[in-house]
Amino acid sequence: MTNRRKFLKASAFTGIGLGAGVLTRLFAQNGSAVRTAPNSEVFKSGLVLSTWDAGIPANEAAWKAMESGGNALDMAEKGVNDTEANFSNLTVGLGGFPDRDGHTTLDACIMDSTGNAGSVMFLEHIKHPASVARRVMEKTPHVILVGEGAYQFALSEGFPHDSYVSEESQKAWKEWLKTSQYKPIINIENHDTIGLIAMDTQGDLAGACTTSGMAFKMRGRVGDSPIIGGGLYVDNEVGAATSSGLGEAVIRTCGSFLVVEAMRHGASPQEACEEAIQRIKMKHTNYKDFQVGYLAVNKAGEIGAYAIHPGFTYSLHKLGTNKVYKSASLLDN
Ligand code: SD4
Repeated sequence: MTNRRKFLKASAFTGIGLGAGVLTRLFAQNGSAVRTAPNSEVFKSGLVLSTWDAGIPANEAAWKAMESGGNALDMAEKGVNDTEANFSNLTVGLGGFPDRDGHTTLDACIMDSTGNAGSVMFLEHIKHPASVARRVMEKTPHVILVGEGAYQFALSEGFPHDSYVSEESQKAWKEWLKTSQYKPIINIENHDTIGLIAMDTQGDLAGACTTSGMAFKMRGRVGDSPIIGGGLYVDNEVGAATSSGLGEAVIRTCGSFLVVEAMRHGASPQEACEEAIQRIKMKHTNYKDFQVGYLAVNKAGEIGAYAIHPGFTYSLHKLGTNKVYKSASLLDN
């Protein structure tokens, strides 16, 4: 019997539903972690999965990168670059909503199929933070660069200073200043942060996540999106996950890492996303007041999506179609 089937049988026997926690249950039963490949089949036709409706053009860009010979890492980078270049997007790139002092600050990370990772946080005036994150990964001995250091590194790598300021997001900020209330609005305030997972024709996985973060955040605030294991995690042996929504809740629960670890222990991508949302519920009494959504892919090209509230959408490019789907959710309000 495969470990996955054992796991399902065990959960039926104990009568514990998924909500009780895949990992909690497995650790309790086995005393230690057991690595089980959820599925040895490897999907090799290419796949791109990304957050929200804005993922459609990003998926297209990733697909083009694959067709011109790019690997999963190139697909992930080129995919999210497309979103970053769209200055009408109010939650990604230089068009994004500013912090409460009026400055747009950017967070991004990237991870390849070998487990290498790069990240930039609190970066200003650079159009493509995800590409800077890739350079951090490829050209430095570090994983994360922040603020001025990240900016200077970007310049030294040939990324130009970009002084673009979005009239629309500045207008929204001035409006916000009238009340200065920091209150994330479910599915509305931050509906475009892009987390993208790519699988290439070798069946290798990579991912990228890029955002301007929560609108009107404190200056210097960093969310989950550039945090390896928070807004993104890739383990080429198992699968990959990404998140969108209230970053603080994702960081507290190591969200994307948790999703991948659940898959490692036998959960399907869907079960793994549900597990991570359950963990947020367990750790946050106010979980109904904010949104978090997870996406996951395993090596067989199966995908999962789950959110706290309805309204989370995702874009999937697979087997010749690139379409938006509605995620299932914990609450049905
Ligand atoms: C953050 N997770 O900075 C990001 C925001 C987000 O869709 O995902 N918006 O917390």
